[in-house]
Amino acid sequence: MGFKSVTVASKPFDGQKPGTSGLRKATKIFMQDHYTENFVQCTLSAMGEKLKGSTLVVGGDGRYYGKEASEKIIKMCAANGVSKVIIGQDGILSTPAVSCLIRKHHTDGGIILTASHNPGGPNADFGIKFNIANGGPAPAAVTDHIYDLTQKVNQYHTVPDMKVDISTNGTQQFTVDDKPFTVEVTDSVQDYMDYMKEIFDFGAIKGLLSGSDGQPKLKVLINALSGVVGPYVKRILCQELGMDEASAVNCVPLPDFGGGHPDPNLTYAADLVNELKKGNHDFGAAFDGDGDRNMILGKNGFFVSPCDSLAVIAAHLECIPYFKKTGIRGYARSMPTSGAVDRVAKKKGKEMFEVPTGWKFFGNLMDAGRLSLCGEESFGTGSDHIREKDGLWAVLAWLSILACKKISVEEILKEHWKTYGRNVFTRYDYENVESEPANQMMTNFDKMVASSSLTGKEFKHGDKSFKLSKMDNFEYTDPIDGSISKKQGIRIIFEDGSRIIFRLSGTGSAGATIRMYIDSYESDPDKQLLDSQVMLRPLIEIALEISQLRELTGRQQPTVIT
Ligand code: VG1
Ligand code: CO
Repeated sequence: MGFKSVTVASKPFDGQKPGTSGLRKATKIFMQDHYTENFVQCTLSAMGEKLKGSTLVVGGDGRYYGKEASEKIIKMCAANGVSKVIIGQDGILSTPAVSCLIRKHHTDGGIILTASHNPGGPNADFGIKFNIANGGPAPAAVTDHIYDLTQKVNQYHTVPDMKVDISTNGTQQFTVDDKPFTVEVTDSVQDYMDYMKEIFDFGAIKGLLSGSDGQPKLKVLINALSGVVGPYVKRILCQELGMDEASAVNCVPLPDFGGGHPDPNLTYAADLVNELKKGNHDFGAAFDGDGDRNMILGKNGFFVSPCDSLAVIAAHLECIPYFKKTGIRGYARSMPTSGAVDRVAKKKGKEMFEVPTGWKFFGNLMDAGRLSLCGEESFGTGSDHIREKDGLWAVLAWLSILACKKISVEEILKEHWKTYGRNVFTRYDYENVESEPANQMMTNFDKMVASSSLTGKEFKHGDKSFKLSKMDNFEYTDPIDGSISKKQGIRIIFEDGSRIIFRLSGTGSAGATIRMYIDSYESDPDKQLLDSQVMLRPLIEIALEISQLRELTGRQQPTVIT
C-alpha cells in the first residue's frame, strides 16, 4: 500500500539560534503543537539539494519524548523525499554511535535527540541536534541557515498514517508518494562495538579485567548515570571484555535518568566518587546522558582532570593499535582546556591546535588529516576515529594504557607530572545566574580588553603576585576553511603563563551559566602533589576580584567545581 504525504500549515518558529549542540530547551516547549515539526522541517530543508534521496541516521539518548520525536522525524523524512532512515532500536543511539553510523554507512547526516548532560523528563530538557556527513556537529554556516529558516517556516510535510515499528531490528519498506522509503532499525551497539574492536586490543583489555600474567584482575566500577551508555557498557565491557556485571551500575537508560543530572563530574556523579573513596576499586568511570563525556577516577577516588586525561592519553598513544596504524597527525584542545597536552605535543614534535569550545571545531582539522587526538576540559575526549567526543572510547583508551603500563591510575599521573610538569586546572560553574548581570560582566570585560587598562598591572593574593601580560576575547580562524569565530571567551594571561578564562555557556536552557577556568603551571615536583583548590586559591580570588562576579551576581559560591 502506498502512502501520501500531506502539508501542514504552521507558524514561524520563535526559537533561539541552535548552538554548538543543536537546539536545547525545556521538554514542554518541544511538546507544543508543531514545535518539534517546525524545527525538524527547517533542519531537513537546510540540506537543500542533498535532501531528496538522502539517507539519515536518527537516534537519541532515551530521554523522555525521544520516541515520539523519533516517530515524527521518520514520518517527516518520508514526506520530504529522504529515501532511507537508519534508526537505533527503540530510538536508542549514543552520540558517538550516531557519528560512527553516519561514517560507516556514508549517510548524508544524522539527527540526534538529546540534551546531553542536562536532566530529562517532562519538566526537564530535550534537544535536537543535526550532524553532517562527516559525522560531526553541524558547523555555524549550517546552524545559521537552519535558524534563518525557522524565522519564516509556515508549513511542514509529513505522512500521518504511516506506522513504523522501531522496537524490532530489521528493514521496513514503504511506498510514499510513489517512491520507495526504507526504515532500517539497527542494533544500537553492534556497529559501534565492531569499530571499537578494530581500534583497541580487546585481548589485552580482557586480560586486565579478568586478570592475567600473574596480575590480579582490575576492580572496576562504571556508572552510566542511567544514560544511553548503559547498553554499550553491558555489551562491550561485560559481555565482550569480561567485566563483572556488578561493576556496571545504572546501566539501563531511563527517560528521566532516575531523577538525576546525567553529568559526569564530581558533584553530579558523587555516588561513584564516594564508592571509589572506599578503596575497593582500582578504576572508576561515569558518562553523560548521551555518552560523549567521561570522567575517570583511580583508586580511593583519585580524580583525573579531563585536561590531564587528554595529556596522558596523548603521551601513550602507542598503547592503542589504531594510532599505530594511522600515526599521530596532531593534537588539539579547546581554548579553556589546560595546556597539559601542549607539552606532550611539543615533546613529540607534533602540531598543536587551540580551538573554541565545542566539538565541531575539531572536525575540519580531522578531515584534513592534521588531527588525531583532542579534548575539552568539560569531560570530553576523543580522536579522529569519529567526529564526536566519545566517552566509552576514552575508558577503553585508559584501560589500554593501564594494561600496557601495569601501574595504577595515580602512578600514571604522578609519572606524567614528573616528566612534563603539572598544569593545575579548575573550573567553577555558576549555573542559573540571571542573564542581565552575566551579560553585564561580559560587557565589562570587553571594555577592559578595549582599553588595555589592566595590562602590566600586578595582582596580589597572600604571598603570591601575578603580573597581567595580556587580556583578550579569544578569536579563532579555522586553518582549513578560513572561517572566523569571534568572542569565544575572555582570556586573562599572566607573565608566568597562568590563565584565567571567563565565558558564558551556550548549552544551558534557563538563565545564564558563567564558567570560570583557571590554568596554572607547576614545575616543582614537591608542589605538584598538592590539592588543586589550594594551589589555585590566589588566582581564583584574583579572578573573582577582576570580574566582580560575586558583586554582580550575588553568588558567593559556584554550583559545580571541577
Ligand atoms: C559545554 C562544554 C563544552 C561542550 C558542550 C557540549 O558547552 O563547556 O566544552 O563542547 O557543552 O557538550 P557550554 O557552552 O555550556 O560551556 V555535550 O556533552 O552537551 O554535547
Ligand atoms: Co554530551
